[in-house]
Amino acid sequence: MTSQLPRLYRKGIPPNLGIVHLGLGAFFRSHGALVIENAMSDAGGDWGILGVSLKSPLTRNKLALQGNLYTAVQMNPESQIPRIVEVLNDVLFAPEDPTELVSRLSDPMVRIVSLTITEKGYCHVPSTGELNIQHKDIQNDIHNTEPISALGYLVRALAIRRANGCRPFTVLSCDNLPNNGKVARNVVVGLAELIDPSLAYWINKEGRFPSTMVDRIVPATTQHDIQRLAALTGKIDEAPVFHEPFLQWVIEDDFVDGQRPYFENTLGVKMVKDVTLFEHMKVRMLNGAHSSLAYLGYLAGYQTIAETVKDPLFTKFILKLWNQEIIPTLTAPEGIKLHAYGNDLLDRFSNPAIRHRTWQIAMDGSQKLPQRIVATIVDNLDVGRPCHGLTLALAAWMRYVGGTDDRGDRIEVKDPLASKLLELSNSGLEPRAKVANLLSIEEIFPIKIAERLHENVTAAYSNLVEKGARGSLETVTELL
Ligand code: CS2
Repeated sequence: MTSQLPRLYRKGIPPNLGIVHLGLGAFFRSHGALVIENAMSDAGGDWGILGVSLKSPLTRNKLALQGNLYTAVQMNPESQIPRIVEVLNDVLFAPEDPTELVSRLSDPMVRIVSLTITEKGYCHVPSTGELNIQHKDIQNDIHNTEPISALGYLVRALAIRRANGCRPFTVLSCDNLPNNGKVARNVVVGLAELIDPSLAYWINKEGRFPSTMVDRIVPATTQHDIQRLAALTGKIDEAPVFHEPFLQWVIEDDFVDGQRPYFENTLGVKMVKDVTLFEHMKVRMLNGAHSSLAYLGYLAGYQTIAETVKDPLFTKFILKLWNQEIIPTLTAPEGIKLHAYGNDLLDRFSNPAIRHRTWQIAMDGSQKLPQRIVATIVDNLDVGRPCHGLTLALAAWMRYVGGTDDRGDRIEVKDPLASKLLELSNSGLEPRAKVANLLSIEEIFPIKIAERLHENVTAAYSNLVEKGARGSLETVTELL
């Protein structure tokens, strides 16, 4: 039926180019793109966005058919509010023509390059934040002028800008990493150093890499969502995004020559000098809880976060996790009460209109756990505070990457280290050996930390094997 409906199409012309965004997934299209469009409709400016996909041509193909317009749907618990987003100037699929992207990035009109390339896109060592020189994409990008990694594109384009006497662009990281700007600076300058040390010096001196904290829950779009939207609007949009009402973007105000959209009156945006407290709060409280719920919820048989927190045992667990293990490690940003922030998070997680799959959040755990869970456990251990809840979450990740759930069904584990994780898990027969093997991955667990975690994680892992996720949660929730 929906196939007879007209397709979404663009009547006007796209806005002028000012920003290139690398990693054109549902998150950016529900978050940064909307904010930038709002800022321009408030205060003007040439900040149209060239969106770039690095991994798959699908989004580009779909958007091309509809003039690069798409619908962003705000999912309230009881209603949906669609909005057509017009801010994309153009869309590219980078591997199709790497030289074209380098040349577009070298255009002086491009003053900001924003990134949502996920944790693994930084090609860094998660436990240290430094560039992973052994990474195969980085090895390519050192020797080859046609880059593969996002960093490779940035460095090659910055080299051209410097040669042309043009200013560098600001690199605006929007990924869930603490000090994401610093990590971005480390890896970009680190790669430039291997190609041309004088370029590295210039980037480090003239370039700007503000850190940001980004927040909006955006599940992956499904075919069912696409059909429901067509029924609602009477138009076919093959590339819509569906997001929760909440939005936050805290940005360090440090841009090359102060060049940025006028965000001062934009809803959800806060410009600050230092984003650290916001980032820690968000990564540990929201993302730490998300990952804990994802592994334990998945093992217990729950498909979405909303389903998981509907179970009173999980609600009790997550409240205790915040109050007793996470909040005590944080300093509240000015004007925020952390307990109230936790209560608001629980409301957001409970939104039944958001079908955020536990499996989706469980993805790439090797890249997420150091900042979401391990760092918080270490802070607790340092002051002798018991930390049974997060330890159980870490053990649940270990059980998850072993590839079999509580009912004996196979789990499709998605992680850049998936095969290594499975092999290490299988090479130990008993919990003690399995846990020791997984803790030996230094990219995730520095040796000293691994030693401190071993006893407690083994106990939690053994509980999971014996009693399953719910049974373990019952025990741990009493202890907390
Ligand atoms: C989630 C995040 O998939 C995940 O790992 O924890 O995408 C989360 O939804 C966002 O960071 C919310 O801002």
